[in-house]
Amino acid sequence: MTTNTSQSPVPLIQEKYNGAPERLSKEANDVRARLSSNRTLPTSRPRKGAVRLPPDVSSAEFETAIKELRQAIGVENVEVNDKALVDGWYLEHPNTHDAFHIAEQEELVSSATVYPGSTEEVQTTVRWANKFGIPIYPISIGRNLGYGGAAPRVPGGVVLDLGKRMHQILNIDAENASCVVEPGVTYFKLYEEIQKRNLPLWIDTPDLGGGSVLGNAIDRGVGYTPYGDHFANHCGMELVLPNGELLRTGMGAMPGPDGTDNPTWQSFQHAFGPSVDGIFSQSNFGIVTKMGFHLMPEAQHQSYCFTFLRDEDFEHIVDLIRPLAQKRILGNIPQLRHVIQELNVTGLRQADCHTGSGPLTREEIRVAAKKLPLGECSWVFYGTQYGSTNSIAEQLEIIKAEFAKIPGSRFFLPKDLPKGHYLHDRALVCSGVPVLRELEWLNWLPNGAHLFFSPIAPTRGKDARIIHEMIVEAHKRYRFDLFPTLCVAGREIHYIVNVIYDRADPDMKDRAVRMMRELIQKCAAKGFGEYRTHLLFADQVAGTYNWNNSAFMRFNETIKDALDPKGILAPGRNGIWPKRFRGKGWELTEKDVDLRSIGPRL
Ligand code: EUG
Repeated sequence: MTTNTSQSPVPLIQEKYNGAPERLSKEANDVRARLSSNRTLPTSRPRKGAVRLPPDVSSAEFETAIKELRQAIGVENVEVNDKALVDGWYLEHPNTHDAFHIAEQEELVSSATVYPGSTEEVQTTVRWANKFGIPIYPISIGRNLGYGGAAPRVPGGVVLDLGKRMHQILNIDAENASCVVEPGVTYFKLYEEIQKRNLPLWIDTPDLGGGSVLGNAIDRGVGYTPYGDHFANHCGMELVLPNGELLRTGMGAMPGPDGTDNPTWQSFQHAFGPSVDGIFSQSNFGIVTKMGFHLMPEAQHQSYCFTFLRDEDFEHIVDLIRPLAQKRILGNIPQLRHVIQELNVTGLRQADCHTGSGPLTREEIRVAAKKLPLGECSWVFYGTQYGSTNSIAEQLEIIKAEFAKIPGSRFFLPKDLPKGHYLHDRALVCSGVPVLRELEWLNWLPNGAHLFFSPIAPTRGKDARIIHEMIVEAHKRYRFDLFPTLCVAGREIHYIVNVIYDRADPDMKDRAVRMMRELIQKCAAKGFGEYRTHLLFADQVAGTYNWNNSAFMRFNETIKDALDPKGILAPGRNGIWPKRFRGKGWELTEKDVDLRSIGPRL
């Protein structure tokens, strides 16, 4: 039985700001069909409860507040969340709750969604939230899947869906190689626009192209061209503070002549005085409504991959990568993946690879991998080199000489591999072309959802191995297949674990939560911390950054209370709770392994 979320074709970007590009129309419809055919849960179920109200707000007060906001910004722009919840799928995702719920589906939900159409309407909504003491939770596109999606941390919060009406590309400056975007601009949209204008510029996209350029950057997401550090490559922001005031950062703090934007706003990030941009990333100190980015001038490029035979080669591979990364011979953010990802990125399901239940055995992975184009191996390094033809050839010789030190390593170019192989998609991503290929992962289990565990590992074999072995051991004990993707930034590696689980299996969700809790704690005990995490694990992760009696969190709380005395803006995001909520049982710690219901625990 297939339960399609919708029978109509996947919306295209011409029709919907957050849709798929036409060039991926067939792929999008196909992947949706495959995901639907692997779904046993109904599209939606009747709601158990009525609207989940914001904390400490009566239903009469809520009604009054909603009425007032509707008067201010339009009835059609304030939607009460009282309908059945639909998880949908990546390209038709909800803005009412976490589509990849790890709590009960109805727990991490909003009371309403607001669609501001301008910066002024964001300011109006912020002032409204202050007046009524209602927590608001801004999203750009809401595709932060694996980290909480569109859900507010405080159930009953009001989601500010910025993307729906604020999705203009405000400027592309071809000479300066930069752009300014609103929250609703996706990688797909920015890419298509640059193609339409025929500009020799690249964007930098993460593995999936449907996310918000602005939203991903303020969450400090990663892409794979030389401009892969998204926050580092931003240049200037405009934001609404929790009291409704407007702020421009960087050179934007200086007005341009005759009321124009400052002419160097997208040229120099740091400007004069304290560099405050960073405090608006992964925080709840302001709502970013405009953001500038540097774009990379297009370049010649060559993608490739290396395979390595043995699991135990891991440490050696990492040590060979380190000098290559430090010397910038590796010019982008390459990925090191375990061969099991060759299976799921091909669209295979766990059930295709064995008959039992639980994770595949190493032997089963070997047997399945042997049938695929890269053949038997353990690790796959996906890289790309940039520059002139000669320079790329020289770089590849250096890299080949290094990796040849590992017996059995093999080198592949895209031309060596059949049409459907993942390396071809990698070549697109690493040259700034957003794709959808990675959605295949979700086919692994029925009702597939995922959660990321994302520690920072040093690019040093013996230390990376400590993290890796803890992760391997935990996956065995909690009975999960391990999908590690190591994104090499340089001196450190974002070690990303994609924990894939079945949303219809409460025991599996419970094991996923326990494994996350344990890994966060065990890694922290060795000094390894996460770079980003799902909403429900943010308190615990924030709690591991506790040097000197939690000086860092106390500093954040000082800023939070100064900027947001009423505690209305995204309370709890990244573990930062305003005074109103702090220490009142909202924090979820290491001990909170039962995450089925979310609310103050006293
Ligand atoms: C990935 C990478 C990330 C992340 C989540 C997913 C890649 C998955 C480098 O950061 O946070 C294939």
